[in-house]
Amino acid sequence: MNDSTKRQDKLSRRELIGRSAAAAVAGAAGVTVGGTLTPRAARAAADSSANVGPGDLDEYYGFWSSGQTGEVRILGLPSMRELMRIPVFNRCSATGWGMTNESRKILTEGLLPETREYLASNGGVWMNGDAHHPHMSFTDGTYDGRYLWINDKANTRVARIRCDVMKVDKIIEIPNAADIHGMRPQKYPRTGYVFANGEHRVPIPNDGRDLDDPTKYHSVFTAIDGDTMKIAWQVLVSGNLDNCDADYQGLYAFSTCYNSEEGVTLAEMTRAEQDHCVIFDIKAIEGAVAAGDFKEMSGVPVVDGRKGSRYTRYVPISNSPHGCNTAPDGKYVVINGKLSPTVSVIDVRKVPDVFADRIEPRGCIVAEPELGLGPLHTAFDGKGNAFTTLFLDSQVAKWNVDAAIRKFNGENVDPVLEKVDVQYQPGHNHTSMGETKEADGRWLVSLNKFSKDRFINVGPLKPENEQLIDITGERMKVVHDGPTFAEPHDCIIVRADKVNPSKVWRRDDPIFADAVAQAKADGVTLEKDAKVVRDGDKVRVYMWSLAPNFGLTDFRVKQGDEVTVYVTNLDQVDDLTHGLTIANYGVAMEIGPQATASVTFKADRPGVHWYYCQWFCHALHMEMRGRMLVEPKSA
Ligand code: K7E
Ligand code: CUA
Repeated sequence: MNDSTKRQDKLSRRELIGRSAAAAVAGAAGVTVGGTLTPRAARAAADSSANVGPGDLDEYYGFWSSGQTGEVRILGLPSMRELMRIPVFNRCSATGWGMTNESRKILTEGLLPETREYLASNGGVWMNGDAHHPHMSFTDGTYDGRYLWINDKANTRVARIRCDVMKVDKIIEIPNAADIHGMRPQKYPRTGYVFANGEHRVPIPNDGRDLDDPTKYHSVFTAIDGDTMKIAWQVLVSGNLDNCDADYQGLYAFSTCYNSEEGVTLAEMTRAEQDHCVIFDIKAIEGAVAAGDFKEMSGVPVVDGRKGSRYTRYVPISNSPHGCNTAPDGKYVVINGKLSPTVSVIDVRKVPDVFADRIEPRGCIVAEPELGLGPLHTAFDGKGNAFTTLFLDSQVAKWNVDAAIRKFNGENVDPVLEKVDVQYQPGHNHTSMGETKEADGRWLVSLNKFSKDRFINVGPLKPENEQLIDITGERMKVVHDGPTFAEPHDCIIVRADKVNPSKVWRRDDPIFADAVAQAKADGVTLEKDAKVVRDGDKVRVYMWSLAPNFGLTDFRVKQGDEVTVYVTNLDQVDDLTHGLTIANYGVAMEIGPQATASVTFKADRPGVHWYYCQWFCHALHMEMRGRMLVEPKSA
């Protein structure tokens, strides 16, 4: 680990400050009883390690998925303060995501032609998504702060977020697949590929053929080129793919795979004792694509990687494994048992022997410790320890990987070091920098599916509860409860120095390049002009914003015109965002400093319609408005 001593030093200083501050508070409030802290003061002292005072900055970015809300959230850690939301697979009233021309282009241009056709009569864009797995781009085994990817299980999509502006710039629908679930970027040498698991089995093409013949259903593993967001290749597999991860060598990808029975009902899917971890030989698959050993489907090379293929191996794992997590030392991949109380540890260094048929697939498993009920996901501290969520036990188990291997080899050791209760029923967990070679062993977040009695009652629908656990010491310490709205599914915790977002937009940003090009064609300089350009029954309204003014105090259109309003925010100040809302037209959008945003609508309601700025920007923010005058057709 690089710099670990320095960090350790910083940490102990921080802890010290935290402790003495808590002691000072306790002393001042007279809450010591015979020299020991009262329970409340003790709790305050324990919590202090996660305390980030008002105005103080966090040390980590947390990137959170939001499940069926469809967005990505940015949290600060260790405070667990929510800093920002990035709309992705959802509609957003505050930013206009799903409404602006810029966002609608991103939401539609990567969809399959048949989907665009379907959506043409269904609102043009999908309104929902199910965002599970946010992961950042890697260079040489650690985060590089370029991009973040997130899957949409609901509508078979993968989105890319640009980390300089923290906005989505690409969304693609994955062909030949149904319901993208597990998703991970290649760690080495760089991303590179983004691996995406098609979970459900469907006929390919899924056009109404073979409805009643599940033997013709398939699921597919996809490698997306993370730079171009084009599909590089796909691999047909046996069974249903669940989660995945990549190695630190750039050679293999691993996916948990259930339903080896290839059934379609719960009973059928869980009949067999064993399912699999599928290992993909990336170089061999690239070779197959180069040599033409594939079938082209929807314009994509699809390699046959079903059981018996040269390009894959199926390592038997007990029934329905779930999480798949590569350890930061680059040697091990942990497959989480879910229905089995065990996790299976694969030694990456033995995988070449499996592919060369020198050992049985099971021969790459070097440990299988029993941890408790419902192991779902595992995180690492970079010091040889692993933390596995136990869904049914409502616990996180800390265990030592080496001890588990020694036990597997017959030594009498208990690899389980400690268990901590979490509230309640954890799914994913994640450690600070834990999926990189720079795992630092400071924080663990347990993403719990239920909060039940943990907070004051808000009605039948309860928040989830994400707990922050300090893992620096001998014992794990739950230091913070973090209630959140549906359903933060997974997260990553990234050291703040890895991410370096812009403060204002650059005028040459590709996200609004179309607006710039249209203005140029209309002879309009966005940074200077405010005017209306009529083009048949299409009307383009160009205006700037500069607190507290819009470039136009009013504009006039005719009922039935197709109106596009372009707003360019001339303010250069950090944090000076304007908005444009047009009353009773369902129009609202954000325009960040130095950005251009546009929205198109049919002016089918005659009358006076005020437009106003919807992002607080100035003492005269309320007055930042103007009138859209829509002349009735008869006039
Ligand atoms: Cu475990 Cu979608 Cu990551 Cu759910 S998956 S928990
Ligand atoms: Cu501009 Cu509020």
